[in-house]
This record gives sequence, structure tokens and C-alpha cells, in this order.
Amino acid sequence: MSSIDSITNLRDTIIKGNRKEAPNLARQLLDDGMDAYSIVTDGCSKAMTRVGELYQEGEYFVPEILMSAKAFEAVMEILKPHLQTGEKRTTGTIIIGVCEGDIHSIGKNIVSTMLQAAGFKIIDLGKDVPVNAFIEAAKENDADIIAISALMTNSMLGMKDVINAAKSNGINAKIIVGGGPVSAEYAKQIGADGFGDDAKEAVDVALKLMEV
Ligand code: B12
Repeated sequence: MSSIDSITNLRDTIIKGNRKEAPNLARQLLDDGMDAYSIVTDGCSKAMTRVGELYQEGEYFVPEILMSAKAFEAVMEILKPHLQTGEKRTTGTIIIGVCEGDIHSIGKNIVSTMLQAAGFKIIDLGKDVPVNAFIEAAKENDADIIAISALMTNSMLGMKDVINAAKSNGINAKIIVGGGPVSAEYAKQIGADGFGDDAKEAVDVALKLMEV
């Protein structure tokens, strides 16, 4: 099977929510020499984006989404150690989390893994994170960057609260934002230092902010 067929196969398996088979296919792709980063971007991310479309089209409901999410997570467990190998550069400390009231964590987890693979020290606060928790963690860890994810139009309003609280607490960390409804325009409007449309852009923007 060519690597294009294999990655398509992995995508389909995640979309179908087959959590037993998906990690085997990921392992096979690694054995065939595909790099873990490409498996995440071409396999996992695209599969979950398709799952999102199926949900919007009314084909999938919450149970199907959760099965795909489980298959996706099982694949990430296989890939994680391979994303973290290679030359390790300590580029800075990043606090990452999903806005309060929002439990969508798949995209945040991909971003978190990719930032870690790029050499950042990651403090992952998880999902449904109150404003204060971002601020406290940034203070305690002398963070360079706070990365905030949101998947809902109402929860993304909380990003501005984190930015305001960071300012009033004298926190110098740069703030980057992303997630489904978040745009570059919105990021600018709320005074964020950076925005990324996907995990690759998240890494690019974080590395760029560390240069300044
Ligand atoms: C999976 C999913 C769920 C799962 C979440 C499982 C989990 N563990 O995360 C479950 C089933 C639990 C769920 C629940 C709900 N969901 Co939902 N869900 C989705 C779905 C289908 C896919 C999201 C996803 O994982 N995408 C794949 C990942 C890879 O993409 P991503 O998150 O966008 O992340 C990428 C980029 O955005 C970027 N990125 C992400 N974060 C960050 C951060 C930074 C700093 C940067 C730089 C970049 C970045 O990089 C990521 C990787 O490339 C979307 C539909 C969609 N098309 O998005 C709806 C969706 C987000 N859900 C929605 C809703 C309404 C809900 C519920 C309220 C449903 C309900 N009635 O109960 C609840 C929410 C409960 C809550 N309080 O949060 C709506 C939101 C509508 C809105 N505009 O507000 C959507 C858009 C569906 C819809 N069209 O109605 N959901």
C-alpha cells in the first residue's frame, strides 16, 4: 500500500471511530518511514475536521464524535514519543488551555503536542479554564506565552478577559489565540499578540514571538 493510501486509511479509521485499529495503522506509517508530524497534520487533524463537517451535516451525533475523539487520542499516544525526539531546544514556557465554559479539547491537544515537539515547556491547564487559572499559572511559571483555545462563539469572549487580566496583573507573557471561530481579525481586535489557524501556524507564531 502506498503511503498516500495508508494515510487515507488512517483518516477513515479515525472518522469511523475505530480506536483499536487506528493506532496500529499509525504504527505502520511510522515503520514505513513517515514522520510523526505529517501523520498528525495529514491524518489526525484532517480526520477530525471531517468529523466536524459530518456533525454539521447532521450525519454524526455526539456518540460518533466521541468515538472518533477516542480513536484520535489513541493515535496521539503512539505518535507523541516520536514527535518529541530529535534535537531538543528549550525555547520558552507556554501556558495553554481552553476558555472557561468550553470543553472542546482536541484542537488544543494537537497544538499543545506540536508546541512541545518544537521544544517549548508546556503547562497544559486542560479545558474549561477560568481566567484566574491562566493568570496564576503564568505568574508561577514565569511564562513566555499564554496560548488560549476556544471552539465556541460565546466562550471565545473569555479570551479578552484573560488579556485584560494579564495586563492588570503586570504579566509580560505574549498571548496567542486560536480555535474554530477565532480569526486573525478577532485576535487583533481583542489585543492578542498572535493568532494561528492550525497547529503548524501555532508553532510558527510562538517561535516568532520568542525572537523578539
Ligand atoms: C468534537 C466536537 C465536540 C466534542 C468535543 C470532544 C473533545 N474532547 O474535544 C463534544 C461532543 C464533547 C462536543 C460538545 C459540544 N459541542 Co462541539 N463540536 C465538536 C466538533 C464536531 C469538532 C471540533 C474539533 O475537535 N475539531 C478538530 C480540531 C482538530 O480542530 P480545532 O479544534 O479547530 O483546532 C485546530 C485549530 O483551530 C487550531 N487551534 C485550536 N486551538 C488553538 C489555540 C491556539 C493558541 C492556536 C494558535 C491555534 C489553535 O489548531 C488546531 C489543530 O490544527 C465541532 C464542529 C467543527 N467543525 O469544529 C463542534 C462545535 C465546536 N460544537 C458545538 C457545540 C454547540 C457543542 C455543544 C454545546 C453541543 C451540545 N448541545 O451539547 C457541546 C459543548 C459543551 C461545552 N460546554 O463545551 C458548536 C459550536 C457553535 C458555536 N459557534 O459556538 C460546533 C461548531 C458545532 C456546530 N456547528 O454546532 N463537541
